[in-house]
Amino acid sequence: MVHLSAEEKAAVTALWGKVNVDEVGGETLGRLLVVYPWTQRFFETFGDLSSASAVMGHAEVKTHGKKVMNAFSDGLHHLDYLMGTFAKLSELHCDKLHVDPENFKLLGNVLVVVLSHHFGGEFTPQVQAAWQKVVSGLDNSMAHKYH
Ligand code: HNI
Repeated sequence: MVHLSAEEKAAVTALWGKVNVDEVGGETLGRLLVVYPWTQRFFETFGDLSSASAVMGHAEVKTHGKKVMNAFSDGLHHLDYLMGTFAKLSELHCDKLHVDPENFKLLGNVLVVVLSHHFGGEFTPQVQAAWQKVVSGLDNSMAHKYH
């Protein structure tokens, strides 16, 4: 459960409204794979991930990043109900995909870096604080069904 003030919710929604979700998705997943290369083990079927430019230009990284970010974007509409929203995805990542939930934290923090990069001065400390709450809520709800 994340508790954002009305002001924080407004800041998160306003920023997200200016984001190209598909593009940010590819960039976030790409950077996750470059910065934390051990996360590549979940994507062995993707083929060549041997350099930063191969990863960032990879069609499947872009497609998959888009899918992940669209799911996240849906969650943003239900900030007060993240656990329920991500319950099925949490089960899938635990039971079928065997993704270590530590990776959800990494992905969330990479997303914050990407937003900071895109928005520069507009990404003030207050805006970042609101976003950190959102990604920690995402992380908690994605990890919730792990056993
Ligand atoms: Ni994730 C598949 C959403 C984090 C590895 N993931 C999905 C799908 C969605 C999704 C949606 C598609 C499900 C389907 O096909 O029914 N993933 C999310 C969200 C987060 C997340 C919202 C946010 C924290 N996933 C991660 C992380 C990793 C990850 C951090 C690994 C490092 N995800 C996967 C893998 C698949 C996947 C692997 C299956 C890919 C495939 O299609 O083979």
